[in-house]
Amino acid sequence: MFHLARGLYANLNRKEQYSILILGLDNAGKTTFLEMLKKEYSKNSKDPNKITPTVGQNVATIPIDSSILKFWDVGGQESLRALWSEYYTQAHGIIFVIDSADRERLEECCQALRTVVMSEEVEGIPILMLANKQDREDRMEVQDIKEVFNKLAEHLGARDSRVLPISALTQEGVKEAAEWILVRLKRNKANKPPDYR
Ligand SMILES: Nc1nc2c(ncn2[C@@H]2O[C@H](COP(=O)(O)OP(=O)(O)OP(=O)(O)O)[C@@H](O)[C@H]2O)c(=O)[nH]1
Ligand SMILES: [Mg+2]
Repeated sequence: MFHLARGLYANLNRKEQYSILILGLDNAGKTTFLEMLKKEYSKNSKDPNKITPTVGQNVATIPIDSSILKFWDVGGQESLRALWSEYYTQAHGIIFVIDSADRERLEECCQALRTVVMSEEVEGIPILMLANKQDREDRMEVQDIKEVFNKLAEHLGARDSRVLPISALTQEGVKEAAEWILVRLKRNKANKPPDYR
């Protein structure tokens, strides 16, 4: 009886766990975003000035509300992008970070995202696109960024997707981004069979 009660208690208190992949071109601000998430939810974070380009990956497990989110921040340099697909099968959600001040590479950014969303392994999982660096005066407007990404609409299908403006550096919009993805992760899981990833 005691074991049954303990089992039930443990089950009720078990926190849902999700894996989220953070992708985007090099210099987009992925690692800065991850450090700011840590600052917002778990206090231990790196000084943004000490962040260097990621060669490989950064992993962080962050408790958000009643869930545990495991973030995989993978290097965005061209030579490293081929490695992104190795993370697809374990991802419950994707956050794609865009440098809003990098007009020259917006098309390259769109191509990189197209490759991601067209991959069967991530079909149907929520994708949040972050128009980062909104603090910069030379940023593009979110509306202009959205128009470019609208070209991908046919590949996004029926999944949840959204473009949100943020500034990882000033932490503006970081909490809203986490809240948006968490709601969609839970909703997507609720619609899936029990063996969901
Ligand atoms: N102004 C401004 N700069 C930012 C912001 N976010 C990141 N940066 C800067 O952009 C540069 C690149 O940031 P990272 O977080 O290293 O970028 P990354 O996407 O992880 O790059 P890779 O690891 O090479 O893939 C750094 O100099 C950051 O300080 C932002 O919101 N505003
Ligand atoms: Mg990085």
